Amino acid sequence: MLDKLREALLEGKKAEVEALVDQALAAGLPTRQILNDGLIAGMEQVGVLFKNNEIFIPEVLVAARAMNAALSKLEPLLVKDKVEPKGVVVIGTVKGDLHDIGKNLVAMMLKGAGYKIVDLGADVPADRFVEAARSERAGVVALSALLTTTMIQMKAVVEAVRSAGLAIPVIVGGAPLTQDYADEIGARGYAPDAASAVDVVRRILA
Ligand code: B1M
Repeated sequence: MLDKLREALLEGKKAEVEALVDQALAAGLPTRQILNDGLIAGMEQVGVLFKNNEIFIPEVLVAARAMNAALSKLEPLLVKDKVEPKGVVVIGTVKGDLHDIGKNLVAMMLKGAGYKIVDLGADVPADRFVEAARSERAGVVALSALLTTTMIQMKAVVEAVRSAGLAIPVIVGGAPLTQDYADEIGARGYAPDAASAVDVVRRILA
């Protein structure tokens, strides 16, 4: 069933992807398995085909649309009943970067772990992060980047938060990121995936 899900995602068949997620849930497959072995694995295949010029931006976009629709379906299962938020996390994808799937996943997992999420979307300039962090009294600012050309924007955000006099920790993640890079730009934390992002936030706000 997850084979079919990956294939439908690869072909950008949104309705089919949604139906297969429903079927997988009805068959009792754990949400994490549907997410990791179906959807995320499917997007990895999309990435390989894209890199090898076997598919192009329009195909990647329809796959991304199907992926976001499937994530919305899983969201109620990843997000527990509303409880008093444990803290506020302002999240966004940095300026110049339109990739939002990983960021959405991180936001969902954090919501599920009981944090209030202020999602600024994608292509977010440094000053927007600062404004939101201040007005929302954020405990953490979380940045995502998927491009080697945009990850450098993270440094601008870390510096903007500091120059605004805010002692709010910034955490970073996204495929091209590493712990070394996070250290180099003065980020307080780095997480390689959405589940570890929750651990990092938990540690910082403990
Ligand atoms: Co783009 N793209 N893309 N793309 N795209 C990549 C990233 C790329 C690796 C593809 C490739 O060449 N193999 C490549 C980047 C190369 C590089 O910089 N090293 C690339 C490129 C080159 C581009 C364009 C430049 C292509 C072009 O125009 N010529 C262009 C740039 C546009 C822009 O942003 N300005 C572009 C455009 C696009 C689309 C718009 C078509 C689409 C995005 C749609 C959308 O997001 N709504 C797209 C997609 C979908 C991809 C791939 C195929 C899939 C990304 C994805 O969603 N993965 C991607 C290839 C790949 O990643 N294999 C690729 C699934 C997602 C769950 O994973 O986002 O990595 P990910 O998130 C992970 C972790 O990274 C982590 O947690 C998540 C999982 O648990 N994580 C965090 C993410 N953020 C975090 C934050 C945290 C902690 C963890 O803390 C705060």
